[in-house]
Amino acid sequence: MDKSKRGWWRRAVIYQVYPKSFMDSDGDGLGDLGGIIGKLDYLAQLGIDGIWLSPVYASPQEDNGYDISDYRAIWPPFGTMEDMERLISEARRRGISIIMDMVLNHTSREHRWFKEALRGRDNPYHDYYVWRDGVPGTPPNDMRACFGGSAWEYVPELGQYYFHQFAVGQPDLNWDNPRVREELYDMIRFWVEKGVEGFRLDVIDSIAKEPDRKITARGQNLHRYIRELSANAFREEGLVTVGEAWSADVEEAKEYSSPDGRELSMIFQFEHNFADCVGGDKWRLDRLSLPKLKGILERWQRGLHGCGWNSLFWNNHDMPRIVSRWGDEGRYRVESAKMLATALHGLQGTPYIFEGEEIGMTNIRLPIEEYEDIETRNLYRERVAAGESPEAVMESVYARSRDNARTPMQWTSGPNAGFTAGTPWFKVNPNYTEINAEAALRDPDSVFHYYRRLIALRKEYEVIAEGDFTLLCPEDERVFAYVRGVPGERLLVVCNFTPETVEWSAPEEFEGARTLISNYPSRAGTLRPYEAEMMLL
Ligand code: TEU
Repeated sequence: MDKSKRGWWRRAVIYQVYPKSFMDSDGDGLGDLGGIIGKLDYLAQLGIDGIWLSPVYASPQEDNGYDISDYRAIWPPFGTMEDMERLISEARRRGISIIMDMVLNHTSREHRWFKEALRGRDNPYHDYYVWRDGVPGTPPNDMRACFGGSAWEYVPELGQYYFHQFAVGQPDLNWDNPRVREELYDMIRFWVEKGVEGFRLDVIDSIAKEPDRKITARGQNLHRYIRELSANAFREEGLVTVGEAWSADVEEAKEYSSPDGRELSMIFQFEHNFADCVGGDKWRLDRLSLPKLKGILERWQRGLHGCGWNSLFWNNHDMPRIVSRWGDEGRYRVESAKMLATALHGLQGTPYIFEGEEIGMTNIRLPIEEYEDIETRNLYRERVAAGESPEAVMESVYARSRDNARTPMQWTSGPNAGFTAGTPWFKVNPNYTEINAEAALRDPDSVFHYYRRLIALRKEYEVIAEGDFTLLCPEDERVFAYVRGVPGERLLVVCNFTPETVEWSAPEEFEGARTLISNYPSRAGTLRPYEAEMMLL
């Protein structure tokens, strides 16, 4: 795969590593860079082309590294800069690109810039952040932070509030200050020069915030700043860039991911993430509406075909595990994990696999005091204080906490799932004795080998990478079926999203089509529980 050329990611699959939970090589109970290096052969066997590495920079870890105190240093428990350089070179030797997670919207309050900013209004770094004069107890407005509470924090010594969309320890950077932008572009070039071949851009849709107008996402300067960022920091056409954009719709995604390369390669949009929520609140559980999910996927497939580019994902470090959410944790865990993978990997775009997804890892249920995630802890406290029953709030926590994704990767059936020789920083899911990579590698019918085959298909078949999209049976509540097409190749993807056997007939044109992959040994004329198949004409 020639990664010097724009667009290599159209045939690629990217794997997300959450470093704290991936693999511990020095026994301190925390994942680290040495652990990732030790697992590169595993990832090469899976067949992935890039690793999205969640932040490994110096950080006080209030938000597990998304609160950066030095963009050019490695958090010591993760290793050294030499370890990082070794990871980049060892990955590249295996044809795997390192894609660094860049948090440009905010820093940690421990960052040198913020410490300088606190020293006084006339400090040259003061305007690196967003300040408003005020008096205690009367914030500039009623904006709320994502992790609870006011989005304004008062500093008595300055008689001012600073703005933070996330935790109090994550002060927002002032992107309207050209010096901030220049510092960030220069820092990104530092990593490009080290051989990093891509960037995931944390909450990029919020960098042009306008708090006086209560605007965080989609500020008026947003695309001007993104085009400037791209022109100054992502000059090499082979750099893959993916922006996290919770607020994006299809029209805006065309701007973000335009083939002209003026902005980014693609974005993470999250519309599908709310197909089982009441309103836009992920904590308000609803039953999955498959027609709603299919309509969303259809809109994004057809909307960006030929004029933009989709990312494809069910999981990441902020989301529950998909097999627990829309599959089956019990009897049909393997079939449903394979079905969900088929549904996603048949679409046009760049698929992202979150660590453990490839072996069908599941959610976890813990007592509230064992949850690590700041978002989960604050939500529980706020909702119980507001009068919701702890039991009801815990049902939401079990289903949607980000900590579902952050339990240590399950490598073996041995102590701590082979993740660490020490005491793991977070609870290992007790089902590691059955669900682990070692068992998956040994079993040719495992979820792992199914993912490996799916990844290979994307490289082999033009129709998967470039085909158009036609949704079949849009109103069917149980079956997701669609056709992809390029001249000379037509692909049918059919997935039963239920634990029941479903009568379903393929379009006549696909009679006699060749099965490319399926999660059952042979066709049965009906769709068995969670049955999935890709057929090629
Ligand atoms: O997430 C942005 C973000 O908005 C999510 O935290 C989202 O609000 C929440 O997870 C949905 O319930 C990015 C990172 O992915 C996340 O891990 C960080 O906590 C956040 O930004 C702040 O950097």
